[in-house]
Amino acid sequence: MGKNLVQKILQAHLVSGELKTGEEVGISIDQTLTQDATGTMVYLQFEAIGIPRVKTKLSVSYVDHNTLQTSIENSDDQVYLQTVAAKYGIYYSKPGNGICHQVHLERFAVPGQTLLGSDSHTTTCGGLGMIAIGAGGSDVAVAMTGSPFFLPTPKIVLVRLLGRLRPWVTAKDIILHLLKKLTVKGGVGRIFEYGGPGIKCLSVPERSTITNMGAELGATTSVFPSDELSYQYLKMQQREKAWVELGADKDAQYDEEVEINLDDLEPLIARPHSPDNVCTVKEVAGTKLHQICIGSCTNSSYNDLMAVAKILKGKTIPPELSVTISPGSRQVLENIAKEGALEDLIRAGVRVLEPACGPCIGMGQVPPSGGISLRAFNRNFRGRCGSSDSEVYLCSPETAAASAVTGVITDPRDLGKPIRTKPLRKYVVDDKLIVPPASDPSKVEIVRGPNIKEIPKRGPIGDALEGEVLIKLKDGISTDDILPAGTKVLTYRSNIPAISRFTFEYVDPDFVNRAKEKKGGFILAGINYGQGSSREHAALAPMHLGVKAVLVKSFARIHRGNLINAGILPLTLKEEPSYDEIDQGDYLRLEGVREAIKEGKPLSIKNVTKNKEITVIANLTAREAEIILAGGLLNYKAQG
Ligand code: MIC
Ligand code: SF4
Repeated sequence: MGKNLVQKILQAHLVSGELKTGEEVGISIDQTLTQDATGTMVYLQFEAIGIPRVKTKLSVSYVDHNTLQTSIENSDDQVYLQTVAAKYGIYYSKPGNGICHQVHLERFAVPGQTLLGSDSHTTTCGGLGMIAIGAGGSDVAVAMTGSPFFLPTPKIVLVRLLGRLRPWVTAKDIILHLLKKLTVKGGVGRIFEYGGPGIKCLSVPERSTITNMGAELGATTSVFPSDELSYQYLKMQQREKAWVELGADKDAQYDEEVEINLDDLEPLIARPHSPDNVCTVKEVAGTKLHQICIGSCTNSSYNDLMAVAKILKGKTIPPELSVTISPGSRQVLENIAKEGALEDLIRAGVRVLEPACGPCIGMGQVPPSGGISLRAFNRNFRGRCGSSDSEVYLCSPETAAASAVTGVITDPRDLGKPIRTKPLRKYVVDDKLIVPPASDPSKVEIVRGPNIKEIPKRGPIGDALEGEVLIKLKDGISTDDILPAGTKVLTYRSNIPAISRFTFEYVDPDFVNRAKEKKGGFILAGINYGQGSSREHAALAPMHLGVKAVLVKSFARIHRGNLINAGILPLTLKEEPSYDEIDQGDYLRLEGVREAIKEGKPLSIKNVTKNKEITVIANLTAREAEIILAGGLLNYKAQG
C-alpha cells in the first residue's frame, strides 16, 4: 500500500513506537526554532539540562515578539538570548530581521525535515514540505539536546483542492473556509495534508498562509508536497540545493478527506472573537473601522504586501482610520522598497512598522475603547490585541487594503479588475541580521539581566490532592484568556513570579488573590481548554500560584503538554453532567493519586462540599505519567 506524505516524513524520523492512530511515537527533530517571548524560558531550561552544545542539525533563536524596549526588561532578554545562542551553537536572528516563521521559511526550511518550535505557528513551514510542529518551551529545550519529540500519532486528513481561486479570492479565504467548516477544534489530533490539482495555483507563501492557520484548527500541523513551485521558491531564496521532490504515493490512504472546490470560494472574514466565527465579507460589508493592521506570520510575504501597495497606490486613507503594515521580514521590506511599493504605501498614509509581530500580540496598535480593528492576522481572541472591549475581524490582505480605501469593511471584488504582481527577476537576499554561533564558545559569557528569574519547579506529585475549585470557566478558553498578551504582560516572560500576577486578568481579576489566599487549588473548564498559543507561561503561572490539577471537558494539544511538563495534572471529566455538578468554591479531594497515575486507572474525586463522587481520567501515556510523578519535565530529566 502506498504512503501519504505525512507517513513518509514521520516514518523517516521514527525513533520509537508505531505509526498507528493514537499511539505515542517519538520522532527525531532536525531543526528547532524559538521566539523571544517563549525563548528565554526555553534556554533557561536548556541550560538547566546542562549539555555544552545543541545536537540538532540547526537551531535558530528569533527576536520578533517583544521588540519594543519600553524599559530594560526586553532589552535584557535580548542580550541573554544573543549570548546564550552564541555559546550553545544556535543562530540568532536579531530584532528587526523579521517574524520567526516568515524568516525560517525564507532562510532555513528544508522539505522533508522536521522542525519543532516554541510557537504554535511553527506549522507555517509545512508550506514547504516540512513536518513543523509547535510545542511548549520545555519540549523544544529537550529536542535541542537531541532527544526525540513524543506525540500521539495523529489522524491524517487529505484536503483535496480542486479548481482555481477566482479573482480577489486568496489563500486566506481557503483557510477561513476550513475554519468555518471544521471549527477551532476540528483539527485536534490531526495533521492536514494538502493535495489535488488546486495546489498548483498556490505559491509557497500562499501555502504557508494556510499551514500557518492550521494552528487555529487545533491541528498538530499541516503540510504541502514539495514540488516545482517549492523549487522556484527556494531558488529565489538562493537555496535551491535544499530542494527535494516530495509527495504522496498515488495509492496513498488517509484517515479522513475533505474536498474544497476553489471556484466556489469568495472573500471571507472571521468576526470577533474567534477565528472560526466566519462569514462572507459581503455579510459585514459597510462596518465602520477604526484601525486596519496588515502583516503577522500569516500574511506578510512579498506578494501580500505588493498586492496591498497596488490597491493603495494613488489613494488616501480616510482621516479617521489608522492603517499599519508590518512586513514579515527585513527581506520583504527591502524588496518592496526596491520595487517602489513602500513609497506607494507611505504616500497613501500607511504607518510602516518594523518587521515583527507588533499589533498581532498587542505590541502597540491597541484599538481604541470599543473600537473595531480589521486585521490580516490569524487570531482574534478577546483581549489579545491589548484591549478587552474592542472587536477584531480577520481577513485577507486584499480585503484589508480594499477596506483601507473606504474606511469600512469592503469586499475586494468591488475594486474591479484584479491586480497582478510580476515575479521578480532578482530578489534581494541578505542575512546580515542573522548572527551565527560563536566559533569559540568558551569565550562567550552569558549575560542575565535582573528580569531573568529562575524557573519555578514543582515537586513530585502527592498521593492526595485537595483544595477549592478556584475558577469555573466555559468552553474555548484560550491561552490569551489564561495569561494575556500585550506590552504590559509580555515584558515579564522571563519572570514567572512577576507574570503570574496577570493570570486570568481579563476573565476574573480576583483570581490571583483568591489562588494565593487559598494556597492553590483546581481549575475547572469546558471544551478545548488552552486553545491558541504555545506559551508555557499559561501553565507555569498557574503552577506558581499553586494550581494542582485542571479539570476540563477537553484540552487543546499544546496546552495539555505544557501542563504535564509543569507538573500540573490534566484531568478530563468522564460524564457530561459532572461539569454542571461542580461549582467554583467547591472543596475537592483526590486520593490514591500516585497509584492511579502509575496504573493508568481513572481517578475518583470527592466533592466534599456537595458530598458527591466524580470520576475523571488523566489519559496519560507511560512517559507522561512518569513526568507527572516526577513533578514536571525538568525534574523528570534530572532523574536521568
Ligand atoms: C501567539 O501568537 O499567541 C504567540 C504569541 O506567537 C504564541 C507564543 C507566545 O505566547 O509567546 C504562540 O502562538 O505560540
Ligand atoms: Fe507573532 Fe502573531 Fe505570528 Fe504569534 S501569531 S508568531 S504573535 S505574528
